[in-house]
Amino acid sequence: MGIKDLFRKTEKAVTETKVFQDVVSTLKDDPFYKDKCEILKKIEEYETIIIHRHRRPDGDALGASLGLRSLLRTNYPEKKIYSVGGDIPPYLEFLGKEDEIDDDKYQNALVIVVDTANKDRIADDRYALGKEIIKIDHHIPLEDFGNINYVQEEMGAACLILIDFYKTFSNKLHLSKECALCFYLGTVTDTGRFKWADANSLRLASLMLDKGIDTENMFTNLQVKRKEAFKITGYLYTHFKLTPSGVAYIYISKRTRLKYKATLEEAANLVNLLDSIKGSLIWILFLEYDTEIRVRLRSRYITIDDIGNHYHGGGHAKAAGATVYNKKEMKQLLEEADQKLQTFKLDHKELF
Ligand SMILES: [Mn+2]
Repeated sequence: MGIKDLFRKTEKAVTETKVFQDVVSTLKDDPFYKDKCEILKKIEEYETIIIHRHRRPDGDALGASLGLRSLLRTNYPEKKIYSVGGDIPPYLEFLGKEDEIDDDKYQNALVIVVDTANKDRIADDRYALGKEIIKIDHHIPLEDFGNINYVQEEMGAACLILIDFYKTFSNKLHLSKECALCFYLGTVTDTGRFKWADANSLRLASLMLDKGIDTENMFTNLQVKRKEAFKITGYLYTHFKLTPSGVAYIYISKRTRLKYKATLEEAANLVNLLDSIKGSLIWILFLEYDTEIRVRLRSRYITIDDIGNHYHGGGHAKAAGATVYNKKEMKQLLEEADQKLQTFKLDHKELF
């Protein structure tokens, strides 16, 4: 054996040992390694994979769905991979289009549902036609509707769970720039522009920036509003109210919304503007639809998803949704929130 051959052989052995060590250390450090392997095995097993997400998608739901589609299409070009759901808000259209598929595609398909806690919230009921279902989510678990339920509540976005998944298998998976944009956008939007991001989120998100995505263009798309949506913010600032304990809230009737020519989506987003009133640790938006009033609850320090649960909703500890059907129920919900804030303030005088 020549010296060159010997060198090559040694190098190969060193590399193999390294790969082996990587796997061992991953197994030791990552309690989810086995779950991730199980998901990857399912992905490799199926010819057709259809990705669903929740109704009325936000950045995380759509980013997770289109990003995962991109990741799988890049790495498994021979498979048929689809994203479905429809009803994409205009501000997210730049991320890409979903697929329109026939029912027969679901035969022998693997369905992956991202960013959705319960069946009722899944967009496109045909998810049930798939042969097997994998749920990948970060909401408080309401329902184990999957054959595999991969839920990581501590993750700030479904997209972060998917970045972490990619990271685990990055020795064999390639992640495109297009995919990176989707996952990064979902992370940015679900963590309140990184306001609620922990160190791990930032580490994972940085892997997406390494792909060279155009963040200026992304933020422009997220931030720019139609002038009608901008004008209705004036209505919010002059018409919001406070309960005795300081819960800030606004009721936007259909009439008001139409007067300002704002869409439902645009009006719903106003809730975030109520987040900075001193002493208001809970803030709520009530938005009138044809037959119901949709509620968006937000808070700091205090968990409010229980209030959501009491009124046909749920979600995260500090960002939840609900539905009420008349002003009386709206008043009840407000009283519950007010009570909660009052109790909290009595117990935490140091925060004021
Ligand atoms: Mn999410």
